[in-house]
Amino acid sequence: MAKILVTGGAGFIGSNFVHYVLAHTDVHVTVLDKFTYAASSEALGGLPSDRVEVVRGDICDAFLVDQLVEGIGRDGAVVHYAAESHNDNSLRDSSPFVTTNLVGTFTLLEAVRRHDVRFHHISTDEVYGDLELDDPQRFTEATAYKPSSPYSASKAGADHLVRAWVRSFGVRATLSNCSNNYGPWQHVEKFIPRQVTNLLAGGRVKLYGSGANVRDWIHADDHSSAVWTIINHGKIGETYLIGADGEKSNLDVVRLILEHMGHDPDDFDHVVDRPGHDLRYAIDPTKLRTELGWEPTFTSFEEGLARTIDWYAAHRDWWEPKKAQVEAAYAEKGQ
Ligand code: NAD
Ligand code: TDX
Repeated sequence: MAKILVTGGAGFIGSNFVHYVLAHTDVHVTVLDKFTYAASSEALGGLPSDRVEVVRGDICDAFLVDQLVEGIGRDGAVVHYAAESHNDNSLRDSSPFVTTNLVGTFTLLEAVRRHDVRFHHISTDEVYGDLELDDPQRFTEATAYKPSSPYSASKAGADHLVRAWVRSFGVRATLSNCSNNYGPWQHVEKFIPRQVTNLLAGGRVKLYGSGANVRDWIHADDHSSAVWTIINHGKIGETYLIGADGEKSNLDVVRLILEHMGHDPDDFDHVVDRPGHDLRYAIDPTKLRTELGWEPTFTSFEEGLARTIDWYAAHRDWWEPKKAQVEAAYAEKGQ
C-alpha cells in the first residue's frame, strides 16, 4: 500500500493514527479534515512534510472527495475517522451529526465505489446501546444494534450504509467498533480531559448522576495499532470490535484522577445527568485477538491515565483557549 486518505485526521484519534502510520510504515498519508472546533493542527505537528499532505475540506463535498479518492488509487485505502463525535453536543443540536456522519459517509462510499478503493470505517461500541451492570455478556460482532443518542444513531446508520455498499456494490470495506478512547489531544469537552483540566484550572470535577455508569477504556495508541492490523489483515466485509478489557465506573475514574492530582478522592460534584445516559459499555475483543493476533500495549489503565494527566499538565497552551466556551455550554445545562 503506497497511499492512504485519512478523513478526520486532525481530530483526537485520527491524528494518533496518522502518527502511527508515519512511524511504523513508509506509506504516504493525505488528511482530509474540515477543521471543525474539534480539530487541532498542533496534533499533526512534527510530521515529515514529504509524507503528509493536509487538505482542509468537508467529507460531504462530493467533488473534492472524488478527486482525493481517485488520487489514492486501487492499491491504497481510505480510513474514515471524520465525524461529529460528542454525545452531549448531539443532544443540543443533532443536525451536523446527521450531515457529517451519514451524508459524509455516503459521499465517501460513492467515491470508493466509483474508483474501487479499499475502505475502512471507524465506528463505536455505542451502536449497541448499553448493558446492565451485572450482565455477564459483553458486546460482540453479533450483538444487535440499539443506539440511544443522536450521535450513536448517526454512527449506527453509517455502519449500515457501509455494509450495504459492501453487499450491493462489492465495495472492499472493513469496519471496526471501538470502546472509549483516552490519551493526548482529546478535546476538553470529553470526560477525562474535562475533569483533568477542571482541576488544573482550579475548578471542580463534575460527575453526571451517581457515577455508576461504566465505560471500557482503551488508549488511543492501541486503537491505532488495531485499525492498522485490520486494514492489513482483516477480511473484506467483516466487522471487528476493538477493546482492551478496560471497564471502569465513572466514579472510579474520577477518584483515580483526583488521587493522582493530589486531591481528596471524594472532592467532586454530582451534576445533572445526561438524558438517555447509557449505563454500561463493554467490548469482547476475542475475534480481533484470536483471528488477527492483535494485543494492546497499555495493559494498565491507571498507568495510561497518569501519563495522560501529566500530558494535559504540560500542554496548558493547547487546551486553555478552548476551556471557557466548553464550560459555558455545560453550565447552561447544569452540568
Ligand atoms: P474528534 O471530534 O476529536 O475528531 C473528529 C475530526 O473530524 C475533527 O478533526 C473534525 O474537524 C473532523 N470532521 C468533522 N466533521 C467533518 C467533515 N464534515 N468533514 C471532514 N472532517 C470533519 O473525534 P474522535 O474522538 O477523534 O473520533 C474519531 C472517530 O472515532 C469518530 O468516527 C468516532 O465516532 C470514532 N470513535 C471515537 C471514540 C472515542 O472514544 N473518542 C471511540 C470509538 C469510536
Ligand atoms: O463532565 C462529564 N461528566 C461525566 O460524568 C462528562 C463530559 C461525561 N461524563 C460521563 C458520561 C459518560 O458516562 O463520562 C462518560 C464518558 O463521557 P464522554 O467522554 O462524553 O464519552 P461517551 O459519551 O462515553 O462517548 C465516547 O466514547 C464512545 C466518545 O465521545 C464517542 O465519540 C465514542 O463513540
